[in-house]
Amino acid sequence: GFGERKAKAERMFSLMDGFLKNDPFSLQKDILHHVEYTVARSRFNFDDYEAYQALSHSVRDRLIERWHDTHTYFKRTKPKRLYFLSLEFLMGDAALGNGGLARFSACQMDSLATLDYPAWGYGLRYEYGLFRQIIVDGFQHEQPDYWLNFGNPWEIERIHVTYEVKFYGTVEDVDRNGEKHEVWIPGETVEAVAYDNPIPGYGTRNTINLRLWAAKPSNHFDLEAYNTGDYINSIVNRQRTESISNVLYPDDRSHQGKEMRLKQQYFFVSASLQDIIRRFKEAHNNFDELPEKVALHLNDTHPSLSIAEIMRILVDEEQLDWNKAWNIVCKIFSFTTHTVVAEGLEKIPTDLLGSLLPRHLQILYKINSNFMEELKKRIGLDYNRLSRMSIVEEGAVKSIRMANLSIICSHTVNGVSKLHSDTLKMRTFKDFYELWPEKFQYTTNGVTQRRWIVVSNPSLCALLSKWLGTEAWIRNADLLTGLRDHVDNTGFRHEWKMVKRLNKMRLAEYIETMSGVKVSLDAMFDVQVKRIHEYKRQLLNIFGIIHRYDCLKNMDKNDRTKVVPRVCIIGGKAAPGYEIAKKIIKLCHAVAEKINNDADIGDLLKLVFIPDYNVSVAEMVIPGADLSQHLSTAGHEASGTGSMKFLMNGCLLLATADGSTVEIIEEIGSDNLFLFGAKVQEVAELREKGGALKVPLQFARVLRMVRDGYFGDKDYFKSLCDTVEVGNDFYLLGSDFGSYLEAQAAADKAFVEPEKWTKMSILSAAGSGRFSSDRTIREYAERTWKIDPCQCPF
Ligand code: NBY
Repeated sequence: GFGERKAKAERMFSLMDGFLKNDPFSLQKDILHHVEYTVARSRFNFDDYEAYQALSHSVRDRLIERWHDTHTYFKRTKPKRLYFLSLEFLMGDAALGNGGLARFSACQMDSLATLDYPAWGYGLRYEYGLFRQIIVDGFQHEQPDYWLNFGNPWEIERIHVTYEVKFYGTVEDVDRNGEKHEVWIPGETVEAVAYDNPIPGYGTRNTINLRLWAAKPSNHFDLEAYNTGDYINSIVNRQRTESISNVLYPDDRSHQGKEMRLKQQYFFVSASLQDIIRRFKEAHNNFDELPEKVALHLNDTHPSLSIAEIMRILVDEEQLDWNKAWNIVCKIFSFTTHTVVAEGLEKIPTDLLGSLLPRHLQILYKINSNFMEELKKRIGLDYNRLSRMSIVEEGAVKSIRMANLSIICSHTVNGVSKLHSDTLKMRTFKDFYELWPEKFQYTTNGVTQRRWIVVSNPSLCALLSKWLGTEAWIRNADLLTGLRDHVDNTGFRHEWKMVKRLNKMRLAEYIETMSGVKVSLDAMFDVQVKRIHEYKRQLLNIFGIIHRYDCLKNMDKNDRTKVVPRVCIIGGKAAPGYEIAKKIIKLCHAVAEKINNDADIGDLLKLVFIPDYNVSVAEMVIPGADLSQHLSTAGHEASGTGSMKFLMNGCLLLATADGSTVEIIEEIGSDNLFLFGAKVQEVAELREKGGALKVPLQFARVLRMVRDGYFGDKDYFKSLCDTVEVGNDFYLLGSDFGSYLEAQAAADKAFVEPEKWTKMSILSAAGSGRFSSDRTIREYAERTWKIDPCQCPF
């Protein structure tokens, strides 16, 4: 009755009274509390880091309350949940990922929380994140990133949320009600411990969870060792098992076929699925409803062992009939691939898999033979096609193709941009597209404006809210189109320019501290920051800079006054084993050394390499950029997300028609960016021409300068020069060079008309709303995952 409800509400409110307050005074009080009782320092004597720790704990306390409320509410209302499985998350301070894929995962978590979706992220708690890059004498060196050194105040260790993860052993036949069944008898056990990282939404109390697993030795081990009497060795072995979650693999493909990497993947998959199934079973007593309640998302193929693992759980442990299990499994997985070319796809040698996970290999073979039978019925005995589509690759090294597995078992295969998806359909996964056209979708990537504007560019944030008359754009980036209404307002444009200037000042100071180079704020800040890869063509940028320098040197003094001064900024890490990428970094330093010390050139041209490019550095660099470069050979960048961050910050793009740039053009119009280079349809043809390609004289001249040792280290740069020599120039630097220089000239021309430039800048930001990860997540939620928002009402 009413009285009862009223009493209940009053009880609830009196409980909520106990909640931590968010006013400055309460926060201050808590900070002091944590200084004294968590950090254990006197409240009269603590340093900055301790203050940070105490502050973080005070904020964390508040997040925990929201986390609890959110999850209590999810538990009560039982919505369908999304589990986002990813081996990499690039959050910021914690660099548990390589590049775009990992940062995109982090942006998606932010959007999932903000849009109130009932989602969980699962990942690994690496003790060493991505290596730190230091530059010695122009060469990259890698240093370990032991990020947990001073503790991590944002995580919650769940010592009671642990699961055993098993490896090795054998498969044996057991009798179950008179029927023969195969069962795995594992040989090694490791324990997974959960570490929870609350992810608060913006403008909502909803706070979701990113659960990261750490490996701990299991007590199982001890017992065995105790029996064999080898106590000391058992302790040593314990240490070995802990190493599973030690270190993030840098992305260079050379780790394919490495046992530890496979162990990491399975460790992650096994712990996550046990957790997910346990949660499901709390509310259900059979698995019929699994597809209505659980969506599992594979972020690339890295977690795709999940497919074999869930089949093993359902069939071997839960004793479901294979076909019944299979029908359930096919309804719960969705898959996003971040790769374009087939050579980039993940493969696992069957020898390795069979020894580490013998039962899983059997299951994969069975999935494959069933699929092959089905396929023969559909397409007949086309053996070439059958072998292309098989999960098993019968090559020199027999392997499992993780992408084929993921496609076969997922209801949806997502590309990360329209162009990428077209390539998947027409080339990479053509056979599968022809079989299941309806499976193939695309959901263009996005980035969160909460981090990439609100946090990293507070001055722009204030300006946007002022002129849009609302802060609502922080949750609804489409409102940024409202900037178009003000583009002709000189007062607005003036403020816009001031914001850019302020951010350039901040960046200039950073550059001076990092590299000792003083740069002019009147120069165009021209930035290319991303992982170093041949396909991303940082070399094209460097060659362009050499060409510019060469022109300046050959120009008479009078003409030099008409030149737009440039500060060229390059940053990014090369995978430790990627020799050519490392040489690109060295060349950049060699060229910078020459140019920056040429007094004759002065402020007309500077080149700086920003070391250790990471999320924090990006927050500084992106708001301060006038121009940013996205130079991938068309058809090689699946999407690209850096460009979206620059766009939001009113930075003009100089780019090829690749990945998501094609869609950016649709939003802002081709007049508002500098487009160049071969289109994707032309690339194949140009490659066929090979040696007969037309390469401009300027390119040959620049190449000659490097080859002749104009920047020193002639022998060292030889192999790098070879990669772009006529006939060998796979990424087509030579044939795109002319068009690249034209685009650069157009950028110079626009920059000398500040009003025109500012309008382009405003229209760039105004068109960036579609590239918010909020839009991405909404599309995934509605089309792929079929989940609904679930907002905690208190
Ligand atoms: O994913 C990137 C794509 O190159 C980029 O175009 C896209 O915008 C972004 C988000 O969709 N891919 C990427 O970052 N890949 C990796 O970092 C990566 C990491 C590990 C491995 C392979 C690739 N691995 O083999 O372990």
